[in-house]
Amino acid sequence: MSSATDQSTAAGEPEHQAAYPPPAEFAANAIAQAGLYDEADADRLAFWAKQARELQWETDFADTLDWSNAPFAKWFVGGELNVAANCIDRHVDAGNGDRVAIHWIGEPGDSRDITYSDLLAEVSKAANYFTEIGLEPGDRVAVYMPMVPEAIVTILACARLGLPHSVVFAGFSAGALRSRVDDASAKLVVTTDGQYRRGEPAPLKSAVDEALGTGDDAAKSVEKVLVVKRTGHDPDLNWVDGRDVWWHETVAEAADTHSYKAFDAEHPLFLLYTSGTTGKPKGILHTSGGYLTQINYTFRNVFDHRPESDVFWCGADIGWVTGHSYLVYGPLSNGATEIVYEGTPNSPNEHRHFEIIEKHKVTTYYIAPTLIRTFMKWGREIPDAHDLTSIRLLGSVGEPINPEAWRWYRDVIGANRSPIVDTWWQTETGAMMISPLPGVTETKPGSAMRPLPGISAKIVDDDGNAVADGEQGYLVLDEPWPAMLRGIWGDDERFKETYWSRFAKQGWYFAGDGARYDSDGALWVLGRIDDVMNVSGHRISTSEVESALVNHHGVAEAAVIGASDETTGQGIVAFVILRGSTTDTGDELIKELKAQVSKDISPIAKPREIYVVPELPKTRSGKIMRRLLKDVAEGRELGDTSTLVDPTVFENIRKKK
Ligand code: 6R9
Repeated sequence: MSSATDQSTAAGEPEHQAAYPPPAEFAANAIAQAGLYDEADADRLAFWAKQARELQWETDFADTLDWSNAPFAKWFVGGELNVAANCIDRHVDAGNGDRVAIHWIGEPGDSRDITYSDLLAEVSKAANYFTEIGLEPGDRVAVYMPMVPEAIVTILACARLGLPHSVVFAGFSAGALRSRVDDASAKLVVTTDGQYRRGEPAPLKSAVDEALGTGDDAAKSVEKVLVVKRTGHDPDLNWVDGRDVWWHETVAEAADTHSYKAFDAEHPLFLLYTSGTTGKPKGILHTSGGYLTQINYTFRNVFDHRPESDVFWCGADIGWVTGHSYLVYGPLSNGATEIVYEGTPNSPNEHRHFEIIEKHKVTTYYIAPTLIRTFMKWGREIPDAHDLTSIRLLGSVGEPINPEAWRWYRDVIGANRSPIVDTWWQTETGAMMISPLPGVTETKPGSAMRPLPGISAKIVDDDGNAVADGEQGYLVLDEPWPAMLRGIWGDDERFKETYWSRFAKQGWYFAGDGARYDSDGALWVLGRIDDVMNVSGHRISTSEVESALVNHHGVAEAAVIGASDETTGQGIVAFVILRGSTTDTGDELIKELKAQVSKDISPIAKPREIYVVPELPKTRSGKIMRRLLKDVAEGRELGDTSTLVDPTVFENIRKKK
């Protein structure tokens, strides 16, 4: 493998990026050492049993895995635990009650520091109130809240009582909330009166009212709506007597001690809806013991976490799986001190994140590539104006990270010394699956490197044969893993069909992503299979072309789609946002961009058309909606735009076309 100092190999194909070895000092002291891979390879199930025993079990498990009814897994059979007690009580019992669990920062500038003892008292109150209103283990609770402390308290109170939570991102519409409430037959909906968005208070409970309906149209399952007063700004706040209650008049008044019960390792912990290829969202089901085991293990080892000295920050919203796993359960089960920030990165201005890092001496920062590219667009003088020397480890999640953004992240945010862990996983996998271990694995800009110890993945062709290094194939998980989804809520057939039918013979999980190993054995996730283009019989990943475009100094962000083409099957169409400093926006630039792609990948990957646009259509979770760009490129009526952050983006794109 070439070294990071060998600049001659830095250009060209992504896998010819120079590799960065772990810094010596980091490697010497890292929690996860190379032996972890050997240990897991020697006996995978014994390895996971050992990881599980890092948790507090009320009843030890008898068997590590029961896979006899595959693909319905049972992990840690016969074991009993309480997930919330693992996240709170055991740290208090160990004498760490005064440690700050959460430095909460509100968008308007208010803040709260919540210790583990505080969290125990708050969660106990909520658990007592939930019990008082008659909720019983197994009942579902919908959570439709911004990033306020009560959202985390609610999630943990649900876990404490064995009530599966279903968090619905507070940016989703009333219709999306209703379909999720109905699908799960939620009895309780927890929300806030309003939420802050870019400095302005906006109503939220009104969307709950709209979602739940009235009279014949009312959501049948819902008995109570519990409302946290966050903004106090909604002049038209509607109140349904008997159904609606204020948090401050109920939960806040409840007793602050609560003794928990233990639940079976396979007791449902949460449902999280995610979009699939059809219109109906899938309620991904996760259970208790296996999920918490893998979350606890990956958080500690991948983030090299030291509870006494680290300050962790995951920028995800609780509405997404990253928020569940690495904002709630991972950090708290490890007794971490973390940042929870309510607002957007540019509120009140682009310095916000860097001010928080500086003030709280954040050591570990975990965000999505789209935010990194946004920071690049804003310019490095913004982070450069702050002391970010507390940072010692950076993480990336959610989409392939282009080498350009990776290097910028390491250089500008990580002072050219902090390792980057690019973590591949999904709502369905529950926890990280493919990622470097920061003190062990060399990293290459843009590669998630290799499966974590205990995880097995393959890259195969249509028949399930391993593809040669350098060839693109389907990413499959060929062994069950503790945090794996246990099903799609209420739809076992869809579960089998979606994930297990493609390689049914082999019994493998099909992730829906394309990937490839390079000649050094580094794994490159190339994005969703549906984002893979076929141009004249050549398979080209949209993310590869995007990465090449972003490699051009003038480009801040790019989205690429395969538009149907009479001659070549698909033609590559690119939409690019330029950096503020770019002045040449004409034909010359387009020519340069095409040349850049030819050079970085191959002339066959050269875009047919490139449009310079002011914005890209993104979902609220920050993913580019390529489907809609395809509609634009192919001159069709636009499909469903309801999950877009800003539907007007399209007027700007059409104007430019
Ligand atoms: C955690 C999360 C899952 C899909 C996944 C893949 C993409 C996530 C990635 C990545 C390349 C990474 N993805 N992490 N692609 N490198 N490090 O994002 O879950 O919202 O369910 O999305 O995101 O395509 O299949 P989810």
